[in-house]
Parts: sequence; C-alpha cells; structure tokens
Amino acid sequence: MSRITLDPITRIEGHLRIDVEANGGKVTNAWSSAQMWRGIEVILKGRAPEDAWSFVQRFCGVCTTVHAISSIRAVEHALDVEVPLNAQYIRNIMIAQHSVQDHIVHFYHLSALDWVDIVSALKADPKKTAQIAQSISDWPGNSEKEFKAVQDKLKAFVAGGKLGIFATGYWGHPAMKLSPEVNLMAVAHYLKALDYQRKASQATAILGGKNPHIQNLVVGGVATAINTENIATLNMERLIYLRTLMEETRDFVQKVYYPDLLAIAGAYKDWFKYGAGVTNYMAVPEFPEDTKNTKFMLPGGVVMGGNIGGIRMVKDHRDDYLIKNIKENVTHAWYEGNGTLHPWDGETKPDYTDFKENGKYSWCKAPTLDGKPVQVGPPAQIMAAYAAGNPKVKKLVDGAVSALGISLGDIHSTMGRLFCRGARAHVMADLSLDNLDKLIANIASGDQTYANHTVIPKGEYRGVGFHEAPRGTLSHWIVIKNKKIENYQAVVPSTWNAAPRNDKGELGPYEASLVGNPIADASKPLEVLRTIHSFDPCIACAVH
Ligand code: NFC
Repeated sequence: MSRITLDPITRIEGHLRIDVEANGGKVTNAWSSAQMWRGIEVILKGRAPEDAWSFVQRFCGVCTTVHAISSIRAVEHALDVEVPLNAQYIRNIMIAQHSVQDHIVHFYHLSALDWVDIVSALKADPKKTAQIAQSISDWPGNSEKEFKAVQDKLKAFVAGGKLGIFATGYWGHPAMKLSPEVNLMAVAHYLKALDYQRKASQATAILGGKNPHIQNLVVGGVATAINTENIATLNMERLIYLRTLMEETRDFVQKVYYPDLLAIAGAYKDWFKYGAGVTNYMAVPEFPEDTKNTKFMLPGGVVMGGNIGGIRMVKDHRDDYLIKNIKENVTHAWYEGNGTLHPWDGETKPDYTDFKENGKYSWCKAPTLDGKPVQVGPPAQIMAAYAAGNPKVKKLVDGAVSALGISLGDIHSTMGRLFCRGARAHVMADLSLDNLDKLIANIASGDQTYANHTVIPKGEYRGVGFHEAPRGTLSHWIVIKNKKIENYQAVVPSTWNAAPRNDKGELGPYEASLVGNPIADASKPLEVLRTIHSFDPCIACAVH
C-alpha cells in the first residue's frame, strides 16, 4: 500500500491538499484538505447588509461576480425586494459571460494538460494536424500555418530550456493517449484560449465597470444605466461592442472548445467509467426572466443516488426543501465542536489541530442536503435541463451520447464532468446573446428602470441568495438585525465538492470520486489530478 500526498494539487489557485492510499494500482481511500482560512464571514458581522456584496467578492479572484450576485440576492430575498427586468438581464449577461470565461480557462489552462502531452506535440505533422482540426470544425484559425507557428514556438522553448510553468508536467506518462497531432491542436488552442477568455472578461467589465470584482450592483437592481443619447454609463456603441465580443467568444466555445472536448473525450472513453463518487446532485434554476425570481431560463433539480429519472425539479429560489435542508457539519473541519448547523444559525469558530486523518483535517466544512453529501456543478445543471427537455441541452447531450457511444449514466464520471462543463459553456455563450437581445428589446419598449431603491428597515430579516455558479450551486445566507448583519454564511460550490467526511463518516465528493481510480505510476499520480481537476476546485471560495 502506498500513501501519496499532493499539496498543492491545483493549478494557479493552490490551497488544496489531497491524500490518497493506493493498493494494487488503484486508489482505495482519499482525504481532501483545504489548507487556508481567512474568516470573511466573521469580518461581515455588524456591517451594513447593502455593502456585503462588495466584501464577499473578495472570497475569490476567480469567481468574484458570483458572490456579488448571491449576496445581493440574499438581501433582496430577506427584504422581499423585486428586481427590474433591465437589471435582471444585465446581471444575466454578466453571469453568463463570467461562466464562459471560467469554463474556457478551466478546460484549457486548468485541466487540459492532464490529458494533453505538450512534449509529444513536437513530433506532430502540422499539415495532418490542420486536416484533423478542419474535419471537426470550420473555425478559420485552424490552418497548417498556424499549427506550424505554434510548434516552432514550442520547439524554441524546449531547446532553450524555457518550458516555464510547463516544465514539471507528467509528459510521456503511460496514461497520455492522444496522437502528436491532436496534442499539437490542443496546445495551439490552449494559447488562443488566453485571448478569448480575456474577451469574455471584458464583456463582464463593460457592464460591471470592472472585472474581477464588478462594481455595478445595488440592492434592488444595478447601478448601470443605459441611454441612447450617450449621457449614461453605457450607450449603443458599447452595447454593439459587447455583442461583438460575445459573438467572438461564442464562436470560440462552439467551434474550438467543444469540438476539442469531444475529440479528447473520444480518446479517453475509459474515463467515463472512473470518478463518479457521490452521485447525489443539486442545481438551482438560473437566469431569472421576471422581477420576482420565479421564472428562469435554465431549470434546477436534485438527483439522489444517481437516479436521473427520479430528479426532483427545483422551481425557484424560494424552494422550501432546499432552504430547510441545507446544513453544514464540522466534525472533520477545523472549527469548534462537531455540530451540524443550518446556515442562518451557522458558526465559524476556528479550531486548528493539524492534519488528523481520523479527526479534523480541513478548513472546509461539510455541507449536507437532508443529511447527505451532494455533488454540485455542471453535471447537475445539465441533468436538470435535460430532464426538463431543454431543446439545446438535449441536442448536445444526445449528440455526444451517440457520437461517443456512451450512455446518459456515464455522466457520473471524471470525463462526464468535463463534458458537462463544455456543454454548459456552449449554452452560456448563446444565453449571453439572448439576454442582450431581451435587454435591448426591453429598453426599446420604454422601460427605463434599473433599480428599485431600497432602504434597509429596522427589525429582523433572514434571506438566502441562490446562484448557479460555474462550479455549481452557491448560496449566501444572511440574518439582518436592526440594519446590521447579525450573521452571514456562504455555502459555496467548492465547499460542497471539497468537503471532508461528514458526521456519519461519509466521504465528500472529491474524496469519493478518487476511490477506484487507477494509478499507473505512484510517483506520478496523473490520474488523481485528472479526477480532482475535473471538479475545477477553488479553495479560496470553499473556505473563504
Ligand atoms: Ni472561487 Fe467559486 C467556487 C465558483 O466554488 N464557481 O461560488 C464560488 O470559484 O471559482
């Protein structure tokens, strides 16, 4: 039996430690440990509820917009404030573009190199590479000249010993299976993806005033005003520029990212059999299209025990079952006691003990729904949309199932998570443009309202702000007392997925998904990276 510790395991955002035990070439046990705590929930106590959205964006430098949205929704829910349609559409565009940016970065920069061998790309024939790329997509950037230029650049890096952040990759690992040509295609797109993720960030910044950390929210709407006479923060020229950026990123997602994803998935079909782990899932509906958050463009749902057919749809953000049954347990987390508390009564009292594999071993709490661990993220949202018969999602899923020769149940896997994230990006790219069309039509109809001015009243109020973030269901929970924050808790997608064992000793989703993974070479545990990176961990968010 060998014990492997990977610390940090994440690329860029790196406070996640994973320990696995391997026996007979397979993982037999695993521990997920978040290694950093900052205490922003504690800092919020006593502050103004209308300022919370700005503080909580600092949980993270990756998914900043999502915390702003959840927080402002929590206050709006507590005070029963309606959000004007213009504000909903502007928020929706920012949410969708944020997801597009996030999913591009995840696929290429945070996970692709677990599957793509950069060094093998040196052996590729650029002409054959162009033929392969052109056979799966009509994207104009897929030329022999382009692939040759990337290969020459790569050769110069290798010859000069300047592989930089790529120097320590597991190149030549026996579990790497792509041909040199497909590797070259993916490396070329990795570099292109840097430009396109920036364009999506720019789109969010045009509306949000800044990105990361948008500046344009207020309780009851947005502080962005759009005016055709060029006297407001946005005008027609900016909106047309926004459309151009969003069309460019849509084309990249649909004509580069998605075909690359299917090509890689096709070469690694065995990874639709590993990494299922916890098969309880939750997604909340997203992209509201009314002022009361009761009608949504994408549905949510809860799947228990992998039973997709038995999905319980989540209708809106006032779902009693979720509001009552989401709790957090700290038996194995570095906080006082071993209690399971509802977030409105939640506590964040640090109690560090060092890593004790049978005791407390992580800063991450263990969230539960109805007492059970739950996996959140794109698979849950894709399953809910599929079950609700969303035509676009059905087409993508059915198309992939038939092209790859897999079954719907294969979504419960490491490759299933990568596939669902790509399918979600595909949908987000279109939804961004749909929401822009709706915004322009609504303004043209004469609606000039962007916010319902809200003053925090005296008294006690409780609210929850749900949001379907790129990594899954996010909820911010607020208790307001006499105009101040009495309590604040965030239950974050990566908190659900990175959770340690709960009070019953059940493994969290990262942990459970590793059990049964193959390990070809214990000194280079590439397979562990594949499964963990498929969740796109963000530990700054998970622990906050
Ligand atoms: Ni940071 Fe977030 C984490 C997301 O799980 N998506 O809601 C927060 O980060 O990437």
